[in-house]
Amino acid sequence: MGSTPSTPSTSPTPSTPPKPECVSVLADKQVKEGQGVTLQCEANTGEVTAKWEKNGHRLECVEGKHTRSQSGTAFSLTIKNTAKEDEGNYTINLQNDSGSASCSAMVIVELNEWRTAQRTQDPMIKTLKNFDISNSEVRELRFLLHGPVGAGKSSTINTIKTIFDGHQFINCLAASDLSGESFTTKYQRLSVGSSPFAFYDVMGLEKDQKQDKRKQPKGVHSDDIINALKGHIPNDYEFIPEQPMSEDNVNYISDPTLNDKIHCLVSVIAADKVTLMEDDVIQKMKTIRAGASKLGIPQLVFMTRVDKVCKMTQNDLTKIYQSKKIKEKMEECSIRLGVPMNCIFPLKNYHEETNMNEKLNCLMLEAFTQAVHSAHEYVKNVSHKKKNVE
Ligand SMILES: Nc1nc2c(ncn2[C@@H]2O[C@H](COP(=O)(O)OP(=O)(O)OP(=O)(O)O)[C@@H](O)[C@H]2O)c(=O)[nH]1
Ligand SMILES: [Mg+2]
Repeated sequence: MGSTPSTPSTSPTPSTPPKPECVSVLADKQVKEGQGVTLQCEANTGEVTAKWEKNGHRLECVEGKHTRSQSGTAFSLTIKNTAKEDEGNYTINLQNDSGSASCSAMVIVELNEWRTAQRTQDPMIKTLKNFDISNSEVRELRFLLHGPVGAGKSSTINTIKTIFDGHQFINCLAASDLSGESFTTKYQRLSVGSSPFAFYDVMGLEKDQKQDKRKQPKGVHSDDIINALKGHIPNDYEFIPEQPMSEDNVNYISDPTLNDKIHCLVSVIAADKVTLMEDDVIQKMKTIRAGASKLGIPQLVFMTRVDKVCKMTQNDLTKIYQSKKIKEKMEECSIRLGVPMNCIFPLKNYHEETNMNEKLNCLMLEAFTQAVHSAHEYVKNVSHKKKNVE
């Protein structure tokens, strides 16, 4: 027989629990709208109080939707029948007398597709390459890209050239992400292979520095963009920020033909920068858009850098029209610029990758095809009006 354990002579002191630690942390989850999702983690001890947060605020648990549970040292949160409101950053805080620990994860809800996307590039490339302008007066359709500094204007042109050439177009026109000033300073015409399309790249728009006399004015003047739309600015013109082109400038094209004019204005905005865009810059963009409207020039918005705002889209570009984040950014562009949603195209440019990507190409091709149709409508309308007057 073994010895019986001796009973302690004093009553037991309540032992302090170990300081909480996460043995395994919550993992990011992607879930289809309407389906359920469970977040779970494991702690080193079950002697804790667990509190859940969503986007930094206490989670308001809804009966039949959220279920929190603890089994020993395992903690979980189940969300049933997910909707777009359930997307967010979830955190679990574990606390006891010895301390606390926490971990977080993102829940991304794949919405039902709210816009359909083409998945094959060849038919779109073929149509664009064989495009015929039904106005003999116009040799090429001209697109002007404007927008804030670093929005991705030059990269968008590089991307379209890459798609048409079938190989990477060296991105020598694009700026480093860190530069705060416009990298493009000239009015530059860029052709796309042998297609009847030409792009005009301009200096970025910047906030006015007038209030601060020590600072030099920077960025293109909005009057110069309107001059460019009207066809008064020659190729390779070097913009002077505080001095828009005037009629007495030797380079001024005083009698532009329809061929010299811009046929579609593309406003370029970076998805990850739209929230921080200065009101001053927005105002300049609105002034330019109003100028274009007065001239009857069609306008679209290309929202670049979508990979910077949505992980799901970064991982798989075909999910772009299922992303809540992308939709929110488009809505923000729509409200800030006063443009309808169906004129906004979310895009990703080639910037660090060296391989061609058909998903990226398809998004850009759809947006560009829309720009081509709008520009074509414009030149057809102008020539009809002219014929009616004659
Ligand atoms: N991640 C990511 N980066 C991008 C994308 N498009 C452009 N960039 C990067 O953003 C930075 C600015 O792009 P640019 O094309 O030079 O912008 P810009 O509008 O021409 O700028 P300025 O000429 O200086 O006014 C560069 O570092 C690009 O590589 C994109 O879709 N995704
Ligand atoms: Mg540029």
